[in-house]
Amino acid sequence: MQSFKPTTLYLAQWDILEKFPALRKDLLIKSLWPDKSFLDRKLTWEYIFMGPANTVTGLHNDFPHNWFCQFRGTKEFILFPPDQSAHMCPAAKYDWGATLSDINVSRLPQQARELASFEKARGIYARVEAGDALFIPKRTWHSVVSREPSISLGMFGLTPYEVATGGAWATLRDWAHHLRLYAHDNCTCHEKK
Ligand SMILES: O=C(O)CCC(=O)C(=O)O
Repeated sequence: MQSFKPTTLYLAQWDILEKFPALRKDLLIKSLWPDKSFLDRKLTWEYIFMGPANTVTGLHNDFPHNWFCQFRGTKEFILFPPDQSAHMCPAAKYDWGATLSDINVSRLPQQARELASFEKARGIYARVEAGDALFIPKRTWHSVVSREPSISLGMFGLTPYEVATGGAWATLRDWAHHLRLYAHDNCTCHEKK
């Protein structure tokens, strides 16, 4: 097994619709993810991922569902359902919407403990090409590699029930983090001095 050197040049999690709200019409967000009823009315938010070949997004799970849409290029996913969490080495590092993993898929040969755990996991492989959409159920662990220069859209969504339960918990945790009561020195949102 070889280490893999990822491309670090990557515009990831760009809130494109905040900068260019008119794009909402082109992206047809509501038709891709229609609300079946009032109770199903989703709060959605979207991020663009744009980069060359060989970008790597590390293993993590997100608390909302995600319709992942590939506009250009090809990406490969490995996905593991939530029942594989025992093998995913969840990290202590704080991230607002995600649980990160200590497993670094690009450096597995150097990670004996994590490799031993990861080898026990059962997951699936998915490949997305331009025009494909991949539904990633909430809390599904995944890691992503671009095989070609790519543009993708991650569309996350929560129903009112999920906002009231998972969303409220995430907000409380975020307050605790910003009040420096929780993981204040170990997070993805604050720069190290
Ligand atoms: O495309 C990528 O590099 C990462 C996508 C991802 O992790 C997500 O949408 O949750």
